[in-house]
Amino acid sequence: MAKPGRAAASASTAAKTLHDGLVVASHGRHCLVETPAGERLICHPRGKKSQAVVGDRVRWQATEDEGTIEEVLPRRNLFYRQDEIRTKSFAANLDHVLILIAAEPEFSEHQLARALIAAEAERITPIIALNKSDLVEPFARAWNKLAPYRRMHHGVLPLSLKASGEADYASLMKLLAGKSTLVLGPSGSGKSTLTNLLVPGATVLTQEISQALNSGKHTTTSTTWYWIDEARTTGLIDSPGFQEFGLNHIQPMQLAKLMPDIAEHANDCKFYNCTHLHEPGCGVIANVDSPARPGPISASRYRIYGELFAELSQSRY
Ligand SMILES: Nc1nc2c(ncn2[C@@H]2O[C@H](COP(=O)(O)OP(=O)(O)OP(=O)(O)O)[C@@H](O)[C@H]2O)c(=O)[nH]1
Ligand SMILES: [Mg+2]
Ligand SMILES: [Zn+2]
Repeated sequence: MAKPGRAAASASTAAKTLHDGLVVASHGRHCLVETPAGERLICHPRGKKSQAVVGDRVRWQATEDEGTIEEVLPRRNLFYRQDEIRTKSFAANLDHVLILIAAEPEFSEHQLARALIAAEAERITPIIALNKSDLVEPFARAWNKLAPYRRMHHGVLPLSLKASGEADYASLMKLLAGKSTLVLGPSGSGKSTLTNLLVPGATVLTQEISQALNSGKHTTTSTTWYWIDEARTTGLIDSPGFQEFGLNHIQPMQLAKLMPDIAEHANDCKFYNCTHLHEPGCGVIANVDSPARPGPISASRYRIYGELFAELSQSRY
């Protein structure tokens, strides 16, 4: 990493000049901005309007040995979660969200479903990967639990990041090439292990960044962008593990179309404003799997739909 400040120092002669940059890390209100030449420096936002997130393209101005973000360029998407209290932005301008879960610790299907809905709402392509296939029994259990997700068009990629040879993640690499991907998942699923595998030396860089931004230690505490290739065309973003994924920004009536397996049957209902919860002639209810009547919509996915619908209806009042 270029020492923070070096780029700014050379630029300070041209006061008030705006430079292009990419936000590659953020912590609290500071950001680390990368210049087109690949140098990195700490920047502070000018005000609320120039509050930037990782993946943002910005215009910045040099100050003594740091910089100020003067403008955040328009985003093509913003991946975020929102609970009653606050909105938490993960990253902007993404091609993919790679949801990395693992055989251990056991993942919450509810949180997985929520992350997928948030990606769908921003039209970001999700990839699901299940890590730690070397833990045979818990892996088999988790793989089973993922059956409804394996049937969706993106499928689920099995991984063993700790012990893998390149062949094991070649298919993942193919998906990532030339794109910007946010790696998201619960704590301990292997997000940083993946980053280190694809970007040798990433940990060192993380520690430098953490130090520079006065943040914590081993478990990932800030979202950071890495380049997988030297030409800087493939971006991988490591993020801290999350526990709760708030979807308060989603309207309950939007939900069905953001869950592809449910959306597929949501046009076959008798009522145009069907909630798919209790209406007669509902195409969704008719396709929910049950012991008495097998169907393409898994019972757990439909249960999650109902619970989210209730939660999002409540949070509006
Ligand atoms: N058995 C097994 N362990 C793994 C595998 N991949 C990663 N681990 C281990 O899982 C632990 C957590 O990995 P990390 O990469 O730090 O997890 P993380 O998702 O970055 O966690 P946070 O930063 O806390 O969100 C580490 O001890 C890894 O060595 C795997 O394929 N198999
Ligand atoms: Mg981590
Ligand atoms: Zn319906």
